[in-house]
Amino acid sequence: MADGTPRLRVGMVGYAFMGAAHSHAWRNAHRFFDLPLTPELTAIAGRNEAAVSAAAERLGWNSVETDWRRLLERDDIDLIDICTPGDTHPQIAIAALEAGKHVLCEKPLANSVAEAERMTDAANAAAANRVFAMCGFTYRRVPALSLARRFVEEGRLGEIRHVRAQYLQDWLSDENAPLTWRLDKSKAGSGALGDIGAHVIDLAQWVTGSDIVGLSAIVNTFVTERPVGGDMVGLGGTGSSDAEKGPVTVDDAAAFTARFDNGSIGVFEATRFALGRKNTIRLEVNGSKGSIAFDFEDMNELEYYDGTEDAEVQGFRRIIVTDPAHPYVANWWPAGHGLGYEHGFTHQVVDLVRDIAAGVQPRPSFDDALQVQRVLAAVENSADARSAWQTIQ
Ligand code: SOE
Repeated sequence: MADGTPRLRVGMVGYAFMGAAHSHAWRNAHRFFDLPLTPELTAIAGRNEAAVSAAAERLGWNSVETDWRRLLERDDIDLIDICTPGDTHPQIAIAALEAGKHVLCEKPLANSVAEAERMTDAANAAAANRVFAMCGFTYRRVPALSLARRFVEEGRLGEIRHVRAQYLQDWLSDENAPLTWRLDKSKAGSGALGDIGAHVIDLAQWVTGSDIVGLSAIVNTFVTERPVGGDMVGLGGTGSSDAEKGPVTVDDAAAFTARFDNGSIGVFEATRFALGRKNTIRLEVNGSKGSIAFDFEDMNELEYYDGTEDAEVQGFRRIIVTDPAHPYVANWWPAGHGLGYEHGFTHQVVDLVRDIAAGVQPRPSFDDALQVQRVLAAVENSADARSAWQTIQ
């Protein structure tokens, strides 16, 4: 801990995959970046005392609570980090903001537009008192994607014409993968659409600087019931094929075409059944002067096509995004050494801490996340209406 630097005391709710990734970021951010506030892992909350105590030991938290409300009552906590399923986001975030605590909330913001609107209203009210909220779309903070946005902002791509975005996983391809909260609409809100489609919706809008204003969609559920219980090894795992089964109440895959407010058009796909694709996030943007292409499986690279070069040298070039001139990387390793999935979470903490200290609204804000929520709802409404066009206000 940097001596003399004021602390930012964090209370986290939840300790599964996202809890572990966030804990890693809170522990390391100030050790690699100069921060105006030093994060402190003050308390972690979970309903099961034995499990949350073990998580505190494993992840480095100073104390535990078995009721998240206790975090809001403690005057030794400045920020609430919400790493729980979406059905809990509104209650925790609104109460935390009203208690004067900053909030970092995992994506998607909520399970409905109405809930996201209530959260956004609470965040905007709190911001007037310099209490801030951010939504955890961490892929914005992959250096190659931050570089892609920089290229668009600098006009290197010219007028944006096309966006092609995919988020492909395969951890549910096994029909015996157990029924978990991510497959329960009452907890997750939607399936692949909100869990991973939300990421590429946010990325497409953020990299291009343009919002989706209309779309037409389909969704599909390939496996309609799954074994209850079973080992949840990471994401997926395998339950017993002869176990009791429960209903899957969310989409397994979604696909949609979209119009952006800058006149460009987009094609989107999100699925957890793309057998062989473990965590493939692909984004290609084509403009009048240039294109970029990104694939998370090569997350330290950005492909860039400069259409203004002389014809004989034109071609997609592979930028290795590890040079000190690139976003974030100067604080890590020498050029060429590369970063991983977890670094986006650390960069998220870096930007959040710096913005809180500076008294400026961190991004993505709840307003940004509400726009994503409107797109998610439009996809579901379109799919329900036989792909009828949906306009997003
Ligand atoms: C599961 O699909 C998941 O853990 C998502 O919930 C995360 O947001 C994504 O970063 C990795 O995959």
